Amino acid sequence: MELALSEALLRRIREASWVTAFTGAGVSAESGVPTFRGTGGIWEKFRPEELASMDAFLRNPDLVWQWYAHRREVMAQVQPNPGHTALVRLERLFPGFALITQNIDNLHRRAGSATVYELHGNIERNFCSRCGELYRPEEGEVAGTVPRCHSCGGPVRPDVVWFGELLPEEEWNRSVAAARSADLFLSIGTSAVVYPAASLPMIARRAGAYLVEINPEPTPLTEIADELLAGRAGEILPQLADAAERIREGQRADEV
Ligand code: BJW
Ligand code: ZN
Repeated sequence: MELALSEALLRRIREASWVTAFTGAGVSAESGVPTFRGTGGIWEKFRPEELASMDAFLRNPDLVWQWYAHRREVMAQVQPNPGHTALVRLERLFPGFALITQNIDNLHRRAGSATVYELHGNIERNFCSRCGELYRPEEGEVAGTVPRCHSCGGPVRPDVVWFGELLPEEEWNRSVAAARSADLFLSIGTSAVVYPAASLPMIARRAGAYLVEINPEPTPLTEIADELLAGRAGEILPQLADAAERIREGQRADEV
């Protein structure tokens, strides 16, 4: 469906020095990675606290390991979609651009985005939950049991952020700075209910950014957003990138 962009958004695209994009599971849905919440979401089948927490891992490390091993396999098999690619195109158009993601699937980097802040970690990394030693994805795994650390014997875990855990400090600080710097902030494919990540659009809005949400469904953010572009990221983002290229590259041609 052809997207009619508002005058206000077109003006922001024309004038913006800094654009920040913030993504959630919805941006990878069209690649075939299930979302967490809503119809077909992962949490329909599993309770989050039974799998995505340190308590769960200590209670049943093999089960949690198997769950992540399965998801790692799914994520390795899928490909970036036109939404990911459009974000790579947008990055090239603005002097300042940051992509903050809650996703652990590595698809933004695989698509070619350069500045990516991964707030909830990356499923392609593991570390020892006791001594912190880093491990490669499948290293040491024996048919569905959690690998043990060579140095201390502790259970190895995925480098993802579970409930009750702190976000990686440097990624968080850079994300807050990118939210504050943004003239245009795009919140894409996230239910915006998991904190502290969900505060970033509000931080950006309070610092003066024009806040645009891209999601087929309304979220708690919709009320404070300047605009909701209701639809799928893989359909809306390419049209936004087309418009931005027309505007920004036309501008550059005028300057020559
Ligand atoms: C499309 C689409 C298409 C579909 N195109 N869109 C009570 C009140 C407030 C806070 C808390 C509270 N109790 C506990 C907390 C804190 C907690 C929290 O926020 N909980 C809330 C759920 C209530 N947060 C934390 O624990 C965080 N840490 C923390 O706060 O530390 C301080 C602390 C220390 C000690 C004690 C307490 C606090 C850490 C949060 C870590 C989140 N981890 C997960 C799992 C990561 C690993 C893994 O993948 O397994 O991160 S949970 C899960 O949710 C994952 C996601 O990154 C995150 C966000 O989900 P996301 O991306 O928004 O996905 P969905 O599925 O929710 O939404 C998809 C959206 O896409 C939908 O809107 C669709 O409509 C849309 N969509 N198709 C565009 N084609
Ligand atoms: Zn160890």
